[in-house]
Amino acid sequence: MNIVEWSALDATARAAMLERAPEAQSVELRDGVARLIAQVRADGDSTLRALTRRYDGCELGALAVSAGEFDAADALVAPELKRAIGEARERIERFHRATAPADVALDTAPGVRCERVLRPLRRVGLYVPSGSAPLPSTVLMLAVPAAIAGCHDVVMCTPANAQGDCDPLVLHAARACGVKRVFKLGGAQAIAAMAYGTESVPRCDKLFGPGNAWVTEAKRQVALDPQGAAIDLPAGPSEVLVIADASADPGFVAADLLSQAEHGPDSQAILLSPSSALIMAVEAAIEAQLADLPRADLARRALAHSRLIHVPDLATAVRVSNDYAPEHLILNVENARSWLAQVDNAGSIFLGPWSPEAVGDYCSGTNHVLPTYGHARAWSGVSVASFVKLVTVQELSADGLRAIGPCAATLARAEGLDAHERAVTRRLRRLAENAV
Ligand code: HSO
Ligand code: ZN
Repeated sequence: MNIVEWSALDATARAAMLERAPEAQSVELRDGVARLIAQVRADGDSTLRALTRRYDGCELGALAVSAGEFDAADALVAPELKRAIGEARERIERFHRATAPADVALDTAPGVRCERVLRPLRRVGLYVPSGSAPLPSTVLMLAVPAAIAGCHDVVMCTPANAQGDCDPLVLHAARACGVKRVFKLGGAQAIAAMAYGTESVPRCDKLFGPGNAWVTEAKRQVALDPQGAAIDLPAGPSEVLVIADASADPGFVAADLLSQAEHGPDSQAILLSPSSALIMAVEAAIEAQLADLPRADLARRALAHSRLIHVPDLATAVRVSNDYAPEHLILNVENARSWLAQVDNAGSIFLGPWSPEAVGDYCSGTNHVLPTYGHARAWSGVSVASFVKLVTVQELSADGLRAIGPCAATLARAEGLDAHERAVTRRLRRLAENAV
């Protein structure tokens, strides 16, 4: 692992330390995805079948998962796992309900009523990857807020294996969250299908969920197309930044860094600590824990570009973290909460020694679809708000218009927009004439 002395670095070297691996954005990827989207738009289901044959090695009959397949999947899931999914779902639901945006109505002047009303997105498309680790937890993180928002039409795509079966846990979690339309599609073709619609897959207004470089590029392209679909977040590889002091258990810190690293070779794990002793102990603990970690190979590849950084003090650590804007920030320090007010940029924050990232990934209640790649500087994670539009309403009485009309007319005049001014003054004159 790379151990770094922060105070020995100049500004350029510090910036380099916080740089993410370059995004996979080769011309081949861009053009390949564009071609694939064009094919799906032109030939719909038949292209989806051909691409699924080519990439997933699977000959699809119906694209949609049938009721019988949902039942078969349910039968394969152990009761203990069903209980865990149910328990996680309840807590995620409780938190997302409590943090959902609400309607607002107030008079901004006598006779001037302004409102904000929520409208659920009509149809949303959820993407749940399969690959080396199928993620039923991602189903919960997307389908629960969609249901709370009131999106009745929820479509999901998840790839099938060579036998044409989707992951049973993913299907069980989908059904547990009320998602009935699941399509056996993965990759950029799934994104294209949900963005534009095909004979089988309905066209969606907004697409959610993580994925590989192809999925990410496809989401980027459909989001840029006015005929396409909106997307949840600009995505990048998952990452954690841990700030730990001498009070931290090195084994805990190592475990948190490894839980990030095992996601994939492009995952990023960073430790900032004012304690050299802790850094050395964490390094040793990582090696020890890797010895019997099943996904050690993946984790080692991620750790090759991860860093353990020695900083002069915790205040510096928090400043550096704000510059980096991590997806996950773990504050494993004494009085962790006392630092919270100074954290400006992070997708989700884990306070103290007993709050591993893994609980946020699964079941504390918060969402795990979060801004990566520094986007936490300006973006928030997925929540109920991601599934609604906030529509504003105003209703003025005659007195209301009398009260605020002159203000609008003055501003319209200043902008040289006479039609705007007249739309107001014409009414004000009528009110004066009729003394309504
Ligand atoms: N850490 C991932 C989410 C996840 N972890 C799913 C385990 N399963 C991105 O926040
Ligand atoms: Zn995770």
